[in-house]
Amino acid sequence: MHTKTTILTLPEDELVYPGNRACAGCALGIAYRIGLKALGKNTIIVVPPSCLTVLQGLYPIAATKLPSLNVTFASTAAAATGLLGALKARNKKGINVVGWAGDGGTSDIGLQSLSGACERGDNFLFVCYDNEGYMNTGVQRSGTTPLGALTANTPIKGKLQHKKDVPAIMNAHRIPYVATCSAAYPLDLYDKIKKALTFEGVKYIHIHTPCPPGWGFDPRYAVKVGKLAVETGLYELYEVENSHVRLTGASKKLMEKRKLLPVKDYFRAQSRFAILSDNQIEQQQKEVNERWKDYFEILDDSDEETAD
Ligand SMILES: Cc1ncc(C[n+]2csc(CCOP(=O)(O)OP(=O)(O)O)c2C)c(N)n1
Ligand code: SF4
Repeated sequence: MHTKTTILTLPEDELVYPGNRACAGCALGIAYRIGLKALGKNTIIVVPPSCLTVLQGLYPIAATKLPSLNVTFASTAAAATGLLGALKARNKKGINVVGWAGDGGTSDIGLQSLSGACERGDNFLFVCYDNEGYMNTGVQRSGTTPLGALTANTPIKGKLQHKKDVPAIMNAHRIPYVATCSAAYPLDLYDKIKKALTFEGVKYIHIHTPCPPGWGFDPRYAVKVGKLAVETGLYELYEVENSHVRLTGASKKLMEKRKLLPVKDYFRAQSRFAILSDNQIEQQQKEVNERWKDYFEILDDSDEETAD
């Protein structure tokens, strides 16, 4: 049986140097530090333009100890495929190739090359860190910006469309492993990345990464805001292993306790949702309740199966 990683068993080796150019309180910093521990030294990272390129630093300095390839915005997955070809041509084995992109570079501009790689079954891991906007260029809305969020180009009514469900899109490609994580639950993130590496083909990890300046909260609350997203049921932690879906970690516990926090707690903690009326929040609460009713029913069904 797989043993869950604890703070005591997390490897001490650091692959990200202390001090980098990300904003204070950036949750990407947590996700990247822990994610690289899970990937280990034999890894090449492919990074498109994003806050991660800022975090990594300007040539000739780098905040990351791993070799990393900076590529154009749309081409992360295509470049990862190219790297696999180059490694094969040089007969280099046992190296993890990992694309690590923002939500803009995944859900919008990078989606086509990622979809092609999934269809071909190329053997790499793709990680999307989701700060729910084009943050590096000044907080523009992306496909994964949530409904109602104020951004630089949705400044009056907030975003009018729902968040794009990228893990579901990835799952529709029937790749062997899809998981959602949050920077607020780093050990769950560590274990899922480790697990992803055991599969052949494209593996996809989606990480919710709160962004203090883009979302409008004090930098010290990144983990608190990340946890609120999960505890209110707005963002679920789950994994899909060879098409089998299951809630994991904190979301699984919420399902078992059948108790979510009100979504209002999450929305009122961030100024990007300042224009949401109580009615609009109530509407979003109903949508979450509907979704979670299905999870509770799954639990009821499995209880009945166990009782038999
Ligand atoms: C083709 C192209 N269009 C636009 C840009 C400008 N650009 C650089 S980073 C960025 C935002 C990236 O957003 P995302 O992928 O969500 O990552 P984040 O900055 O939020 O970490 C944009 C629009 C670019 N580099 N290339
Ligand atoms: S803008 Fe947001 S995601 Fe980008 S470095 Fe700053 S806190 Fe991190």
